[in-house]
Amino acid sequence: MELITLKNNKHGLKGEIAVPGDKSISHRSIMFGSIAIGKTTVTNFLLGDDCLSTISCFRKLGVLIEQDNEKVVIHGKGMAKLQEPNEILDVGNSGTTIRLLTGILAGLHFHSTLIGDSSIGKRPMTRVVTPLREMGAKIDGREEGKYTPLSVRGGKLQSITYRLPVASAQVKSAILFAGLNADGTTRVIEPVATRDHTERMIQRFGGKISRQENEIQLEGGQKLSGTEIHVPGDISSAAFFLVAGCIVPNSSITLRNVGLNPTRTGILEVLQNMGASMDVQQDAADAFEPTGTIKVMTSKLKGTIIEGEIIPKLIDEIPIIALLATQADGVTVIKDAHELKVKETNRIDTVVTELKKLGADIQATDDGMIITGGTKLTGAKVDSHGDHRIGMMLAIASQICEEEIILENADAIAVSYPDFFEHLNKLSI
Ligand code: SPQ
Repeated sequence: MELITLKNNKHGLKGEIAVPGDKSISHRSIMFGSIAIGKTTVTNFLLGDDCLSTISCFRKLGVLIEQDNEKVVIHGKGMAKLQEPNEILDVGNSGTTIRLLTGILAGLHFHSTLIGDSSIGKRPMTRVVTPLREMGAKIDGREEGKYTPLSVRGGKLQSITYRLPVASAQVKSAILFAGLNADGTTRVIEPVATRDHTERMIQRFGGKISRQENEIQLEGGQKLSGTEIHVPGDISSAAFFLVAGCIVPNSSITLRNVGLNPTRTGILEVLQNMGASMDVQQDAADAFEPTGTIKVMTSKLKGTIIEGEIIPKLIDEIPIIALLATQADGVTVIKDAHELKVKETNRIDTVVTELKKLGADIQATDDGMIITGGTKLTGAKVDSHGDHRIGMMLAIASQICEEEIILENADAIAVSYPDFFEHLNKLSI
């Protein structure tokens, strides 16, 4: 696995980049394009390994998908025309692919087997298997369906009313995909609002879905039609450079085409609360997904408390927020983030272990972490543990470390941001 040496930055990060397409939206564009009728054209598609796994799975289900760099054309024939795959569906490292795809397969009258890498093999699948079984799907897997490999024999589904036990957009989306194929009205009740890209995309493809407070309703049997999707930049990828701009001395960074969906912008609220020098300009309103330009400069930061309803709006940004907090005055407390334990790695453990190696004052708690800021970080040999977000957080940390760092398993970064080092180099010149 790739091992790289990263040196600190003495001159600041300066310039402008357009962050790559949003991972969550890229996955969903392939999924909806494949189950809709007609041609869907996707631009600014994310060429990350996870999204390429989604394309590969849908090709195995018989969908014609043409890809030319960030432009993807999907020739959808409708959900009922997906075909029984004669190969195993391999989702690689992608939790979104396996959970949402299981929701689609639940309503189709054939057999399929889903696997992923060793990280996927440790992530809980019961959260989607339980509601989909309730709807009538036959799903099995290791430890009674808790883990992959999963074996799905889909069939006729009944709608359900399901109260999500955890705030998860993946579980919500799996149920909504199954609900499209079920008899009657499917209702999903969220404990806290999670990213709503699936709901927005159903409407974009001509479907109907409604929301009242935390309850989402969807009629089964709807037909979706192919459309055009321009994927906004991923705020979760932008987050690494937003934090870099704040903590690397003499920096000034402009990020264009950043997705500003309010269910994803928790990082901006945190940056504001911590005192970041930042300017956000929203682009002309788009009914599909809002976008904008963000400028950020080296800032004097203060610690904060991050808890409650904001957590799903920044769950994937917590590793980089932890690094930010090491450079703020005072203490930052992150609570209510148990979900970090079931991501690509246990992100409470990996963040705390790796930042401690660099000299940070950080402690794990049962549902988050406590960071005392104002620490100078030193060099060390650190490890992404195969988790893209841990790898990028450590690469940004290298910019302010007193000595060079050696990063093991740096190749994991390609899961969501294949051009990450190119962009870092561009801003370093
Ligand atoms: O796809 P995967 O591996 O689960 O990716 C992650 C990430 O950091 O990129 C989580 F590890 O993002 C999830 C996110 O945490 C993507 C996602 C989605 O597209 O619906 C929703 C979130 O997960 P969850 O479990 O809260 O629904």
